[in-house]
Amino acid sequence: MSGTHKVEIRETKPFTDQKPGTSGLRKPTKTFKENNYFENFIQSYFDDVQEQKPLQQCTLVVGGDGRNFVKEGVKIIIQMAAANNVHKLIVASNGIMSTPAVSNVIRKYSTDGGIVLTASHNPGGINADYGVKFNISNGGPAPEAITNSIWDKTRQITHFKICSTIDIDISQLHKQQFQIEGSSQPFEVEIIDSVDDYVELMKSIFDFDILKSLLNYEKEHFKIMINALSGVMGPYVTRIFHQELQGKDSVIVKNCQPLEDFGGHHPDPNLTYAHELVEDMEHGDYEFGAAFDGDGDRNMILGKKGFFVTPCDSLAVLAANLNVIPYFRTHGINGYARSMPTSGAVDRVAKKQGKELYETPTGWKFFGNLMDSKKISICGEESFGTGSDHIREKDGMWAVLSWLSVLATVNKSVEHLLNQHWQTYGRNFFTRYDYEEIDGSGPFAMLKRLEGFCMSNELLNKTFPSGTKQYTIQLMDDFNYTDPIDQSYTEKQGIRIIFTDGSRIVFRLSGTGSRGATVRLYVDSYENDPSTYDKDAQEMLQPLVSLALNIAQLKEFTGRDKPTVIT
Ligand code: G16
Repeated sequence: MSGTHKVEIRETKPFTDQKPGTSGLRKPTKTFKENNYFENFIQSYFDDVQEQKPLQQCTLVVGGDGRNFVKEGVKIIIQMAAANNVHKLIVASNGIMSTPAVSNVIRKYSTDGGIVLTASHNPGGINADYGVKFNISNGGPAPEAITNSIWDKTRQITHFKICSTIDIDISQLHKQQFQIEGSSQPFEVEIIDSVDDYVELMKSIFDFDILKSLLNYEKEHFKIMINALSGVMGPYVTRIFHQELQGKDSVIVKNCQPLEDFGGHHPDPNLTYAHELVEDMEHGDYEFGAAFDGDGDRNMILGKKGFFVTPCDSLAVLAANLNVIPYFRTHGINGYARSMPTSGAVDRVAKKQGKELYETPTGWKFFGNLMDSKKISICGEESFGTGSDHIREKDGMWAVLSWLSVLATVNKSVEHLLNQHWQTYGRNFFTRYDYEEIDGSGPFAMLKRLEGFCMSNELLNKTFPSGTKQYTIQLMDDFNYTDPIDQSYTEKQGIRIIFTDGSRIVFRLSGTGSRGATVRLYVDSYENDPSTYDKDAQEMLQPLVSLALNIAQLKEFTGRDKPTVIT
């Protein structure tokens, strides 16, 4: 500790567009880098935390997904935390730590929350996206009451505080203290290893010996392919699969070096953006394949020859087989939850097991209270997120290790396991169409018109022919949710059209895009005729998709005649 660092109070002008979306604030990287845009948002966060607890008593965690401006962002946060009198920051080495690992560190060291510098699955680089999200002391994303309060502050901010003379090497694991002008206590920064705590957590959840033998027994027969899409997960993948599980020969990895622009990849693990994995799997050399997103909370699971497991089915299959995982044998299994647009596949497992099922709005933040109050053990979303109450974020690696634990125990292929699941529960066919980055007001007008139908009930009981089928609308509403724990109320979470045969169409606008508007169309239809189970989902759902596009007049409102992504 040498010298005293001066606190500078710099003038700034507020922005009107710093309202966090589904998961934090996401904007073009250049926007964050200019005109104190980043500093304003961080200062508003510190001001908000200070209202709950004096910052001089707070320890906060800082990590990010390694994209462009993460390292610089971490350094600015350190300088601003010092000036705002924060007691201590725990910082990931080089600023790189996956979102689930940050959640773990927040919980493990009983801190007051943290900041994750990520735009998750959005592309990175100077010409792409950047993001900031805040997590609370349970390790989960800040709920809307907090993000709205931060947003209020961003619209009134006039100054931010910074100690610009603080310089610390964030590549070296160490602790350092700084004397700050006007402060009675030193400001401490601890740089920690990004992977160690997380690996320890995984070892406490899974039986690594079983996984090791799966990957090392009959090597030629059980090979897997993991693609980290040049996001944050590379170091976690190599450490867990190659070192801890000693699977160098059986686990082939790709894109495991975190890159500032994700090597040009769109780090979103779906069939469109993770096509490299799909193509690698199609040759039939690998029994299992997985990809992660930029910050490591999303996952995509594939079986041999690219057999696709929808995230909705992934959640249901894991729910049906949780007892193979030591963590759940010890902690027991509470209920389950899914976001509203996610298919009802897990509902059927919950029903069979006599467990509670919760349906929440889109956004992992809505699962936090349910986990904290032990109402649910695992939850998931159609947007490739699956996780459990071991942390308060979705967790891509957890999902992959869960799947491998199940496969090791049941000794079946991914496809066989799915087929068996459908034989027991029936099959929810599911698809999502994304119409990304639409300019203009068309998407909003389209949603407004659909809201009008919900209010007037004029489509209720109407029958629509589509292809060889007829669909009668049983319910049409704009989804709202009252949190069963704190009674907080959230409305306008997506238009639901539910038909008399149980099929569902959902329309909503994405809250994670950074340019224009992204319309999402979700279609879910249940079948219990075994002769349909091996049918192609797109083929099965075509009549409902056509009907959805007609009811919404999507082409007329958006000018788009095909989606950018189909999953
Ligand atoms: C975030 C949220 C998820 C949500 C997803 C999609 O994921 O954490 O809960 O399902 O966005 O949201 P939207 O449909 O509004 O774009 P991530 O992985 O981007 O943080």
